[in-house]
Amino acid sequence: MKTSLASILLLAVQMAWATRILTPDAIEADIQERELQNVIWHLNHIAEKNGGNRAFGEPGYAASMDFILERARIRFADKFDTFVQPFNHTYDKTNAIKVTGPDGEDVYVVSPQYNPATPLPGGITAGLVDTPVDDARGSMCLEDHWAGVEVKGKLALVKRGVCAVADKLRWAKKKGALGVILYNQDPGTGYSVPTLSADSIGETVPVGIIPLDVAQSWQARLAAGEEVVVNLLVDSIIEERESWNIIVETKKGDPNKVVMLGAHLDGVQAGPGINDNGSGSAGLLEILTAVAHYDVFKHKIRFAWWGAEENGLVGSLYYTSKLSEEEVNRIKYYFNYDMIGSPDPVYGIGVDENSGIGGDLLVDYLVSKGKSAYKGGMGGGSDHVGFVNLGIPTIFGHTGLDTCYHQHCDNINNIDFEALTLMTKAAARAMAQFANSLEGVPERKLFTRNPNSRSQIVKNFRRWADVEKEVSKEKLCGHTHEKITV
Ligand SMILES: *[C@@H]1O[C@H](CO)[C@@H](O)[C@H](O)[C@H]1NC(C)=O
Ligand SMILES: CC(=O)N[C@H]1CO[C@H](CO)[C@@H](O)[C@@H]1O
Ligand SMILES: [Zn+2]
Repeated sequence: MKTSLASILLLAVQMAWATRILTPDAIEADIQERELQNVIWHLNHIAEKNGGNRAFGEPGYAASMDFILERARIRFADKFDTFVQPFNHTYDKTNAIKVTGPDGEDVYVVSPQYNPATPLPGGITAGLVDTPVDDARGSMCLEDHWAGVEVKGKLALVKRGVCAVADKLRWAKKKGALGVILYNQDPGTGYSVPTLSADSIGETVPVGIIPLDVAQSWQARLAAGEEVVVNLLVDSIIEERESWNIIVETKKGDPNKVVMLGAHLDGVQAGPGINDNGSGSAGLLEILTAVAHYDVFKHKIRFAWWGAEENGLVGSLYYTSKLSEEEVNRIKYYFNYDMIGSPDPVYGIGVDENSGIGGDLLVDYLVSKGKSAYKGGMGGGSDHVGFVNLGIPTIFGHTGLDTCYHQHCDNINNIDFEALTLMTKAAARAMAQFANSLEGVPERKLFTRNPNSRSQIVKNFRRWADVEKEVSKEKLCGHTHEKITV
């Protein structure tokens, strides 16, 4: 029988792959910068085609999910099992916000996330009341600040800073203000958009955030005894929407020993979310693609792409809150990756006392590549929180904030591909090591810092569910009202 050279070669390649052993060196060599560029290009393109973002509740998120699923579920169907975990959360969007000054002038204004709507179409027209400034304790953050300030039926003019914006707005509502005009602490219009968080729904008044100099000119007129009448219009929707976590795991490997890697797939509404946090998603997808080529490793490898991180770590908290005790015990390690391609990268690997050698594996590799990597704290800003609270050994790999953080310019130009490639290689190496040996990995810590944190998370989900019920009631009222006025 004659065999062609091509078929012999093919057989050789298949045999080589069939027995390929997953090692840190082998998988490091598989991670290619141009493949990462390709994935980032796709995510950027998805944002561009879907209204400029990949946020929770928006079509760009669903398209991002399809992109990940195409690989995991279709291309590598024989290697991985895939689960899509649905969950619901409160979606919000400000469609329009407008502040009109006493002389009929339009004022520059931004709307925070979860800003409640004013009556429409007219908004709120009311006299402005200046409120005291307390930069030390935060202006209008505490109840005593409101003593003797008459805001009933008025718009309160309040300085931003120190405490959460939602705290100031809660007091304003309790004291009977119709709304708040919040002014920035520093001059200019380049200020960030805060979130009031879904927890504040129903507890705050509408707000518009305006520049310092505009507020100062109004304060001067108020101080001179003039009545300053302002209009605030907020046209926003708040409603329940479904989103999804994507969980993909190797068919091979001991199901009682799971090494897990996660990144959030969603971005904010303000931009394409390419470094934050498309970079983590891209890194994971490349690692998954590489893992598909190996057959020999001991432990199960599980990947997670989380939804709605930007809305308060919702997807990952949902996942961790739904795990049974048994399922929790099977997860031996969790690696979280978020913003791993920052321009001007800072290689700070977040660890805590329960991270074992996970942080060292990344730091040592990055240092060997000439980077000044170091271990730092993990903070509470990303999807590791639910895992840390369960006592699972965890690290948080990232390359620091960038100047386009949560902005329109967080696009394909906002990536340092060298950093992204190095971080992905580091992540793949650490994963490969733990996929074969858990030496240097501590046991799950049963006495976590806060034993109530799990029940607290469950409580949060109940509270959100209640909020959603309230909101849908309000929505109905709004509709009736609209019909009457039309
Ligand atoms: C989300 O909400 C929809 C509509 O209320 C409901 O049908 C669905 O079952 C909910 N999904 C989850 C995961 O709770
Ligand atoms: C590394 C890093 O900064 N990641 C960010 C990804 O997005 C979340 C939510 O905005 C931030 O809190 C994280 O800090
Ligand atoms: Zn973010």
